[in-house]
Amino acid sequence: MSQTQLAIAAMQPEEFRRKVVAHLRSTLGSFEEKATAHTWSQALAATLNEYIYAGRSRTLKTQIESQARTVHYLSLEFLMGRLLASNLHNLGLYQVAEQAMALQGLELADLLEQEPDMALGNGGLGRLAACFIDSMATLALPAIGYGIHYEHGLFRQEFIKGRQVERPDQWREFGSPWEICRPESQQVVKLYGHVETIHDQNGSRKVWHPSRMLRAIPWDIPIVGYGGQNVNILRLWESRADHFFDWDVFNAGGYVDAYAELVQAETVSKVLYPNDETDAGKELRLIQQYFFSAASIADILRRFESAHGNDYHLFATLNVLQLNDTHPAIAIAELMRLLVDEKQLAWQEAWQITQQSFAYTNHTLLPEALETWSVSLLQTVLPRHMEIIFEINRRFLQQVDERWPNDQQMQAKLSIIQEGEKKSVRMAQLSVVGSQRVNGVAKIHTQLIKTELFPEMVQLWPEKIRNITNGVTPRRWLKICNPRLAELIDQHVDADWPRYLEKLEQLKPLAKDKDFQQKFMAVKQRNKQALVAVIKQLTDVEVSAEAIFDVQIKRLHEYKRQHLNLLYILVLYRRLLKNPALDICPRVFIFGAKAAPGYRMAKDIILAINRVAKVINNDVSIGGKIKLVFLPNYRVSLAEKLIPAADVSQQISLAGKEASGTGNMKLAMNGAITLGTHDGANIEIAEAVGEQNLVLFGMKVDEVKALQHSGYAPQHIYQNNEEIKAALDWLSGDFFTPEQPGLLASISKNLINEDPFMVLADFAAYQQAQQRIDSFYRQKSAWAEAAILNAVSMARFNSDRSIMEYANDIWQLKPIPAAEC
Ligand code: F55
Repeated sequence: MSQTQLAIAAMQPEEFRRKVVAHLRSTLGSFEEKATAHTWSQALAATLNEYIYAGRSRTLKTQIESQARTVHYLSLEFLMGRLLASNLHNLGLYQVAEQAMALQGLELADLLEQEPDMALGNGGLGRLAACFIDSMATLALPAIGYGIHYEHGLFRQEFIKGRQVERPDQWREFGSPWEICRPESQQVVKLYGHVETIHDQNGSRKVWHPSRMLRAIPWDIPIVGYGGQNVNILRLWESRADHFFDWDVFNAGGYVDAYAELVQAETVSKVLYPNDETDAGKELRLIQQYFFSAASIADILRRFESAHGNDYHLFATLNVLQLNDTHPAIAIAELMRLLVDEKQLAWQEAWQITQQSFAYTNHTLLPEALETWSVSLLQTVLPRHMEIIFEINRRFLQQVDERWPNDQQMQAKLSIIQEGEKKSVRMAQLSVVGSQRVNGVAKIHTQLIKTELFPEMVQLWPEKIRNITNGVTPRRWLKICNPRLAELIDQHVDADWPRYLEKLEQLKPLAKDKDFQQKFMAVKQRNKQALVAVIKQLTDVEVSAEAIFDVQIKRLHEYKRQHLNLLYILVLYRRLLKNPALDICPRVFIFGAKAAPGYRMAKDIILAINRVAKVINNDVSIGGKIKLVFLPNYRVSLAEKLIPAADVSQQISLAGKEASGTGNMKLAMNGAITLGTHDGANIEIAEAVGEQNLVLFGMKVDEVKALQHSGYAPQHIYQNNEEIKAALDWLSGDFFTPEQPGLLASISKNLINEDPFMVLADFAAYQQAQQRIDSFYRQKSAWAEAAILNAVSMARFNSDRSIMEYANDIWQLKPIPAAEC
C-alpha cells in the first residue's frame, strides 16, 4: 500500500466528518444548520477532490517523467452517470464517509441521490467509453479521454398519456463539482473558407483560408482508478466564440449581429444528438465531430512538441488515437492536414505516421448507422479536408488496383467516396484505411465485419481486423450498485475481487450449497423489494416482489425487438383472460428505454407498451398474475437500481444485429438469467456460464440469412398462428385505446406486412423460451444455482480484461503506476 492509501485506510469517521464540515464552511460558504442535502453533497465532493487532485498530480508527474506512450480515447459520447459514489469507492473512502455522515445525522444514500447523471451519451457506445476510462485508470494506463462538454446531455424522458416527450437535460444547471476549466490549454478550431494553391520554387502547396474560428475550452474531469493510485483525465471541449471577435467595430446594428455570431459559436457544444444507430447527416453534427477532433489533436500535438520539438517521426511511437466508432474519423484527415500543410512533411511520411497512430472500433453493421458525409457539405465546411480525403482515396484505389487490376466494380465497392447523384464520403472506409487496427466488439460481430462488411479489406490487410469483446466495470456494475451482494461476496472472497473478478469463481462450489443459495436469493429479494418502492414512486403501480422481475432495458429500437416482448405479453394476457386459473408464475415485465425523438416506430412501441400496461395493471380479473411497467427516463442511475433486482434479462435482438450488448453482462453479473437470442455477446455469455444456466432461443445468423433469401412472408405467420393474429388484431383495434381506435395499428401493420426484424418468425421459439423460464423459476434451487453461476462467471466481461486486450493487441501500452511524490 502507498502512503496515501495508508493514510486513507487509517482515516477515522470523526476526522473525515470534520473535513467535510470545513469544506461546507470554507468552500461552500454554508454551515451545518443551514445546509441542504445538495450542499452537503457538494461539500463531500470538495473533500474528495483533495485526494483526487493529489492523485492527479502524482499520476501526471509519473507519466511525464516516464515519457510514456499514451492512448487518446476519442469519443463523441461518455455516459458517465453519477460520480460521487464511484469516487468514494475507488478512493476507498465509502465506509468512512457513510459513518462520518451518520455522525452528522445524515444518510449518505440521500446525498448520493442529489447528483444529476452526467448523461453525455446515448446508450451502449457512450457507456462503454465510461467503463473503459474507469478500467484504463484502474490499470494505471497512460490514457486521456477526449469528448464534448455538452451543455445538455441526452434528453430527460417524460410520458404524457403514454407518449414519450423530450425535456432538456440540465446536468450543469447548478455547476458540477468534478470539472475544472483549463483556459490555459484552449485551442482555436477553424472552419469554412477556401483553399489556395501556391506555386513556388519547391512546387505547389495548399493554404486553407478559413472564414470562421471557434475557441475550444477544455474542462477536465478526473477519472479515479480503483484503489485511488492513478487518476486520469477526461477532457471535454466547450465551444466559444473566437477571441479576435470584433467587438470594437460594432455599431447599433453590428452589436446584434456580433451576438448572433457568438450564439452560433456556442451552439456547437450545446446539445448531444439523441440518435443512436441512425446517421443524422446534419451540418452541426459534422461541426461537432470536427470541432472536438481538431481541438484534441491540437492538444496532443502541443504536448508532443513541448517534449520532442518537431521530431514527428516519434509521434506514432508515443501516441495512439482510438476512434470510438467513426464519429471522430475526420481526425484522420486533420492529422494529415497538420503534418502535410503546417509541418510540411512529405505525404508519404505523414501518412505513415497517421496510419500508425489511429485505431478504429466498429460498433454496428446496420446500414442506416454507417456514417456518410456528403462531399458538397465537406467541401463547404472543411474544404481542405475534403481534398485530403480525395488524395487518401486516390492512393488507396491504386492499392486496390494492384490487388485487383482493372476491376471497376471492386474500385466502386471499396472506394472511400460513394459515387452517385450525391457523392459522399464513407467514414467507415476512411477509418479502416486510415488505421493500424480495426476491431469489432464481440466474436460474432467481428466475424460479420470480416465476412459481410469488409471482406476485401481482410484480403488487403489480413491482420488488421481484430476482435475485442466488450466488458463492463465490475466496480459500478456490481460492487457499487449491489452493496448487498458485494457484502455477501466479501464474506467469502478476498476484498480485491472488484479488481480481479476471476476470484468470484471460487464461489462456484457454493452454487449448489443450500445455505449459500438461500443467502444469495435473500439478497435478490431485498433488492427486488427496494425496486418495488421505486416502481411505485415512478409509475404509481404496485407490484409484488414475489413475482419474477423480467427486465428489458436498453435503447428503443426495432432491431432490439421490445415489440417481440410486447407481443408475448399480449398473448399471455389473452390466455389469462380466457382462463383466469392458468398456472403461471406471477411476473412483472419491466421496460426502460428512450427512443430517438424522430424515430416514429420506436415512439409508437413506447406508446403501445404504456397503453397495454394501463389496461393490464388495472384488470382485477387476472389477479395480479402479470404486471407491466415502463419506467420513465431510463439512465445510468436508474439502471443501477434495476439491475440488482432483475431475475430475467431480456436480450432478444434479431441475430446478427446487436453488435455486442453490455447490459446483458451487467444483468448476468448481478444474477439475472439471460433470455436471449444467438446474438452479440449473448453467445459468449452462454459459453461462460454454460448453456444450462440461461435460455437461448430463435434463429441463428445463417438461418436469418437463409430466410431472407428464400423470401420472408410475415403475412403467412400472421394468418396461420391464431394467437399472433388475435394479439395483433387486438392491438390495432379499440381494446387498448377506446378513445382512439387504431392508435396502435402501425405496429401490427408493420409486423404483418414488413417485419424487417423478423419478430413473427422468432415468436414461436420465443414463447417456448418464456415457458422454459416459467418452469425453471419454479425449481427454486436450480434457479438459484444458475443465478449464482451467472454472477460468478463474469470475469471475462470485466472491462479491465477488454482494456488489457486493447493495451496488448492494439495500443502496445504498458501500465505506469503513479509513484508517491
Ligand atoms: C450513437 C450515435 C450514432 Cl450516430 C450511432 C450510434 C450511436 C450509439 O449509441 N451506438 C451504440 O450505442 N452502439 C452500441 O455499442 C455498444 C458498445 O459497443 C454495443 O454493445 C451495442 O451492441 C451497440 O448497439
